[in-house]
Amino acid sequence: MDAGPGRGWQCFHEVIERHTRFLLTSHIFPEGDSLGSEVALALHLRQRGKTVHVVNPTPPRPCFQFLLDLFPIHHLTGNGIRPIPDEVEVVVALDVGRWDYIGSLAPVLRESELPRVVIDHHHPSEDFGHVALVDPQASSTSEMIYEFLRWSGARIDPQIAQALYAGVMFDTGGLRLPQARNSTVVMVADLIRRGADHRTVTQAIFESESYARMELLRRALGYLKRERNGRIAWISIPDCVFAETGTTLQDGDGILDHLLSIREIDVCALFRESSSDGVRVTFRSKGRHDVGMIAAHLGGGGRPNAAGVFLPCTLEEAEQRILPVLCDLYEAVQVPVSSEAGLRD
Ligand SMILES: [Mn+2]
Repeated sequence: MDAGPGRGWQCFHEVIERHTRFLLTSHIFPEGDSLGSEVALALHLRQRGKTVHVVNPTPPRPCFQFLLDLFPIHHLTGNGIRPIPDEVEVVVALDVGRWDYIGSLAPVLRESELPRVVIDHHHPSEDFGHVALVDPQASSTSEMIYEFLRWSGARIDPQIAQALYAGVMFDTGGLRLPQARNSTVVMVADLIRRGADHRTVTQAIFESESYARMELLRRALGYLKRERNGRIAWISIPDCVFAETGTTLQDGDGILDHLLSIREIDVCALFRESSSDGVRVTFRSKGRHDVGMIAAHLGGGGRPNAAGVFLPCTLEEAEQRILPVLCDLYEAVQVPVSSEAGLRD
């Protein structure tokens, strides 16, 4: 079902009307958008007199504490946290639409009879929610929550505005990434008007790098390779690099955003070797090539501009499998140089 004004939001509105106890959750390794959309929706539901629990499969990075200060968020690796608190009537999964991305919450949710609502801006790849509100054109799940709140005429107070602002800024890399549209900029201006604080959010999100992550980036750039006159670029990080820099696979998030800043690159990929079980492959596109299709074809998921898949194989095998597909995608959608200027608005 498509989200946006109309049937999708009406359906979600009715779910809220009919229930009083909600569990909100999101994907493993929650980040700005998953936490921001959770906090905003939780605050809204509480405004409406509902009981809300937010439980994620894994904890967030410390830089997101300012969001947890707005609404308590628990995680399953914490002490004494039950995946489904008593008397929850409905589960809302935000920024996720796949069983394998909710980690240890998956078996519990599968077993429960609880109705599930999914609100997500990634292409759905399986039947995860009983009600699925999916908009791959949206910059972020937080933008979708903003649209729902505006559609329903709800009050967006300064705390909700702050949470949504954080989600949008995180997922768009501070409005720089291709998923940020003109309408996204208008929306964040409205959130500032409603009380979000730009400096608090950007400082927390964009000035919180650890030295270890910077060291990982430095090492990763040493593995940068290019193909098709530099239009395709990729980085393959062997597992020893994570061990030597004291980082995890998750710390490699954001490396592809650096590659997108290179002028001629159209699509790029990051291969992260996990010491135990395989290779995490993530893709980014500047917008002309749908990398979401590649990921979905391989059993992964994502959006046209950002997608990923986990392959249970070696780093070399992953490259051999993916790189020809990327080259095919590039050649199928070549844009004549003469029309490139017109595509940039
Ligand atoms: Mn997101």
